Amino acid sequence: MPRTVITFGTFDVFHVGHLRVLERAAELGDRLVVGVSADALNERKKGRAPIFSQRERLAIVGALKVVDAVFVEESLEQKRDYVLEHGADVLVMGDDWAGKFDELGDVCEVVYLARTPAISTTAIIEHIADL
Ligand code: C2G
Repeated sequence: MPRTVITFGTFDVFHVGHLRVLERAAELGDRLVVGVSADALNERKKGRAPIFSQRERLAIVGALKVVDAVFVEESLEQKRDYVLEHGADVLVMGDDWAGKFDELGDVCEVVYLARTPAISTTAIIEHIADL
């Protein structure tokens, strides 16, 4: 049976930190499925729309060599449903979420990966705004 890995994120203003986490997630199995957060989820969570629309973010993430499938993540609370629906064996999250999804350990392995230092969407937006 192929081992399916699932991960989630906004992946707005796609950068190398995003690429690295997806590459490392893919190495943990045979197939990588990515939940890309909906525009509405971002607006609820961060109080602003992402720079790139969910359609654009899905297209970018879905085009990567290490990604086998993408879907829209409508709500943070539906992780268990998404894991079961996609038959995921491993849930990967960045360590900014460390401990937050341990309760899913009964349906899949839960792995938190270290973030790539010194790069973030917010820092890129601020840098460009200051030019
Ligand atoms: N990431 C990373 N290194 C960075 C920046 C981000 O490893 N320097 C990782 C994050 O830890 C995450 C992924 O890239 O695993 C996507 O990051 P975000 O787009 O910031 O995702 P976020 O808004 O935290 O996800 O269910 C989660 C939601 O979809 C929200």
